Amino acid sequence: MRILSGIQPSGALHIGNYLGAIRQYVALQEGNDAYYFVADYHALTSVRDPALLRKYVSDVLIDLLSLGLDPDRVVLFVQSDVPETVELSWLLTSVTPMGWLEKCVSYKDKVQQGLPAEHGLFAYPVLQAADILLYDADLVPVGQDQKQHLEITRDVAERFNNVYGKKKEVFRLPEPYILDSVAVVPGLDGRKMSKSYNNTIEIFDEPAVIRKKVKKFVTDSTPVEAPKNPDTDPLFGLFKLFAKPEDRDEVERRYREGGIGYGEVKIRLGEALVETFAAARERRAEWVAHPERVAEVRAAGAAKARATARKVLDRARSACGLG
Ligand code: AQP
Repeated sequence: MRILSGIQPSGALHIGNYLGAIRQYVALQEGNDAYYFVADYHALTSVRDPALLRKYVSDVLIDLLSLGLDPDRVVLFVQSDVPETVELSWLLTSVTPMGWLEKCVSYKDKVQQGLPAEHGLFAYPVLQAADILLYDADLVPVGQDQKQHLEITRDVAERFNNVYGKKKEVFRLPEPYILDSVAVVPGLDGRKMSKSYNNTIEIFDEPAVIRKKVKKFVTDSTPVEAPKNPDTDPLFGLFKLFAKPEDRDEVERRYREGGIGYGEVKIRLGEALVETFAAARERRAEWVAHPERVAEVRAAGAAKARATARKVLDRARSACGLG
């Protein structure tokens, strides 16, 4: 299967990105034809400092490699290294009804959080449709927040196929790949972990910073002795995703029986996080020491991605009468 997904270079990657998306990227690189990209065109909607954007792009490439993407097995590239993306985005824009974009929750949410109501943010789902359709993707591993955008991608593809396909399919219709258990990873305040909510735990923060941040997890005032419900507690919700099975079972039992305080769970969560990413942290130091290797991976990924993209773009151009 052709797998495709992207991640924005709009700040340091957090454990919501890891569980909701990157862990699936790594698993799906086995036995599939996987394309993963750093979505820098998308990041232009929120990062306005050019030097910072360049740094974030390089950091995300390094992070993805450190977390286990194998450049010999996947095509790892930077979105803007494939300018065909923008041309396809325009072809798709031309058949996208305004109403489909107006109903997008993510746009409304971001404007409410104070981002300016700019056209790039509004048209974001169309660019995302181009990202996906340009590679004939079958499956797109994402978190729940991207589900609506994936539906728009399918709708836009179908509409283009209907308008121009003459019974032949121009675009392949992709399926989302969302794992229920990690569809929405909670942040320090219990809401979805998200850069814009300032409730994140970064994957590659120093261990001491991770341990300190976890202590800020917002909890209620249930006393240590009182039973607690592990099914509804966001702290346990996060702990169980990183803990070893025996630790998870023990903590779950003590939640139900009473006798465990949130302070202890926070300390154990901090340790579990530091341990989970210890090997990746070591690999990261290696990549950071060899920027020339990162540049090679980027260049090779761009060449492979562009070759695939060109074919699909030509198919779309020809279908709608360009060239
Ligand atoms: N909390 C989360 N739970 C599950 N999946 C998540 N993802 C993000 N947060 C969670 C998934 O990570 C992938 C990459 O996300 P992105 O680059 O689009 O970043 P994002 O969704 O924009 O991440 P943020 O932190 O929420 O950024 P802002 O605040 O800018 O919106 C996606 O597959 C996403 O679903």
